[in-house]
Amino acid sequence: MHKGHTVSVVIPCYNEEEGIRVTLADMPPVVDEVVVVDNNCSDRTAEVATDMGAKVVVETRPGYGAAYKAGFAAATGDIIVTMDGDATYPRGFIPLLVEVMVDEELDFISCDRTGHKSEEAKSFLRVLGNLVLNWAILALFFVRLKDSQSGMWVFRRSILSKIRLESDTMAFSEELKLEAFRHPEIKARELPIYYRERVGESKLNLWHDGLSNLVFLLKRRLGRS
Ligand SMILES: Nc1nc2c(ncn2[C@@H]2O[C@H](COP(=O)(O)OP(=O)(O)OP(=O)(O)O)[C@@H](O)[C@H]2O)c(=O)[nH]1
Ligand SMILES: [Mg+2]
Repeated sequence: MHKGHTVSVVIPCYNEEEGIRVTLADMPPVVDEVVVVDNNCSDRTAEVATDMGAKVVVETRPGYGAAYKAGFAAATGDIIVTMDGDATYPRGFIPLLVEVMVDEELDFISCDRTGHKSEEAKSFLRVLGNLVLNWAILALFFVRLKDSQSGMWVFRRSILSKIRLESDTMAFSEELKLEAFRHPEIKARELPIYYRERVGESKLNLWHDGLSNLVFLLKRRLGRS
């Protein structure tokens, strides 16, 4: 609970046994509930999360977006915060971000990692991929984002009934931002955060996910997704 608002953190996981341990270890006290989505994990992610007090939801449809949709449906907080189960996103920023959301009467915050990326995340291909997708979003939808692929968002749960979330894949991240930033009743902002080196193996398939995310944008622009 922070400033009169209950806070849920939702974390999609595909084999993040090590990462989820570190991610959950320093959740700040303002977090009322953590929902971990077990997306066909074959390791001990679910056991570790349960032991550390999280609510575990099982989603068998594979994919980042499918996992998030199940997690959002299970979350009960007034405000939902998201992050990966790999300890990259700063749990310590949650109280400050919620405070900004309440004080500024925002509905959606997308967290921008570009000023503070870890060495791996700063790799040429990742930076280039993010830039191309940022440009595509600007050119196709007139939405200016510094970090269109960020996976940390803070938003009021009430906006979920106003937006359309369909992607089951990594494109879910840009779909959610597009829906929030283009909606006339949703006050959305991008704010900078700190970002750390990942714990555990990356699930990102750079070329495949990058190109699919670009195709998703083109299809959405043409009204075919
Ligand atoms: N790729 C992928 N990730 C999933 C899936 N289901 C859940 N996830 C989780 O979604 C989060 C994002 O995946 P990551 O591998 O961290 O992708 P990323 O953050 O773009 O890449 P890194 O910088 O290497 O962490 C992680 O917590 C995954 O465990 C899935 O089916 N596919
Ligand atoms: Mg990650």
